[in-house]
Amino acid sequence: MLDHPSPFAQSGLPRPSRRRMLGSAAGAALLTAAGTAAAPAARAATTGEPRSTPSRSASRTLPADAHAAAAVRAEYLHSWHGYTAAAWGHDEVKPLSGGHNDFFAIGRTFGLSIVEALDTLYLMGCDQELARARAWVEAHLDPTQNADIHVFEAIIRLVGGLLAGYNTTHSQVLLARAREFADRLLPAFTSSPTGIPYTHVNLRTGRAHGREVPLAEAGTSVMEFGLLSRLLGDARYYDASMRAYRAVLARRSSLDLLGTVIDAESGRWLDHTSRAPDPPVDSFYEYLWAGGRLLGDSRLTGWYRLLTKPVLAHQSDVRGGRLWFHGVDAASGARTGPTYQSELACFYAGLLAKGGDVSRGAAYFRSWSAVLARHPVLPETVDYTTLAAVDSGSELRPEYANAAFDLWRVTGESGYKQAAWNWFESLRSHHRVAGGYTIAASVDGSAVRLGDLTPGYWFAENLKYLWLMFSRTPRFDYRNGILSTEGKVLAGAR
Ligand code: DMJ
Repeated sequence: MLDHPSPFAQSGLPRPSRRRMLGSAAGAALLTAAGTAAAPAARAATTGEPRSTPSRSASRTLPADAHAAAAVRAEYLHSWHGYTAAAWGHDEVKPLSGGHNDFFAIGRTFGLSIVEALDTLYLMGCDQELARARAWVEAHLDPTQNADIHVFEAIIRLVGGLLAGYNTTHSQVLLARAREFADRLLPAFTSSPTGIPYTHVNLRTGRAHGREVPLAEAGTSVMEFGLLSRLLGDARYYDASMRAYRAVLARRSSLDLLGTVIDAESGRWLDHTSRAPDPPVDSFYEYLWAGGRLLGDSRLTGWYRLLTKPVLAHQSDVRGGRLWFHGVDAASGARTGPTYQSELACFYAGLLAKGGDVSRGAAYFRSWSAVLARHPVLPETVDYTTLAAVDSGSELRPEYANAAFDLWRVTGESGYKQAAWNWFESLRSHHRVAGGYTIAASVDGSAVRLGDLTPGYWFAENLKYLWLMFSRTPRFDYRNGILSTEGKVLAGAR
């Protein structure tokens, strides 16, 4: 998964998958180094001077819901105005330097942050901002650009964003753009001999490439493609997703475990380790459950149950009373790899609860809450035996809030609101800058060293989950609403 491919490309370095660079703060460090013309406050941060003395994330007084919702909305608009002032029409803003970042391909823009924000702006009642965002997408978003783009990211961010935009605005143009992108992404699936999608495709020529496919990239399309098929009455998209699933399922081990990387052409596993729920497999499991719910397809929920049982049986690792998950060889179930866990895996607490295992979901959430209590903000990767940071970067990730939101919806317990508020306060203390919110290269030790990027997913996910928890907006159907892995409202916009 490429969260921030362009900084690497701009630096002349190869463009590694974000999922594969976990454990390294290199991306954020490069971003920091690239910051120019920083504002005085930001300059101190980028030179490594203490911007503030990082404190451990403490439990804060939970305000009344209306107050919390207003604070969340104000922070969203603070970062949105940072983007619109410095980088309007570009993929992502660099809030320290006032620059911008091309997410998918250098010299190309897909207005990523705008597409990511569409349904959040609607839910937050930012109707003027939404009208401007919609107008940009309708007038400028070009799915025909000569660009090799990352298929997984384009599906969850662009196709998903446009579908959520359609759900909230009813703009036929947004639906048409979603179809155009999907049509241009389909060759990644249809030209693959196994049906497992290639990782990249050129939008103009349709040439697909990248046969080494992380599991999440093989199986994170059915929500967007299934919904598109339903809306258009055209089965091709749903069929492509299901063919990819069948190809992977046919290669599960006798323990019903899956490997991590598969060859799209030969169908052979290139990495036999089951790493769930860590990246790069995470959303594979998420889409089986949520796709089954969204599309009413019991095959998907059946596969979710089939494949989750062995993960819990073979990969659970309880340390000091806390639940974690370790890697195993998919064939033998033998333990492999270090006792590290990625912050991205945090979403699994919510998924387990939604899938019916509330007790394990709650336990896994408590594990991550213990990490947050030990650090100023959640680090990218921890050693779960000590809770120490292995990668002390912090890329403004949404997974903890996502899990709190899911657990709150399942249980109704207010403790998840408190947890989400603590997390929000930790971000506000350490990631807020004059130009919005930014990633950090390091949040450990005596100084916070900031990077220079507001990732597109920030506008789709982090504050949306909090807003939905605190606002009780009538614009969302809390009983039936379904969100994608990128936080897109694919069902339940009102
Ligand atoms: C988001 O793009 C999505 O949530 C994706 O599934 C993985 N994580 C990133 C943000 O961390």
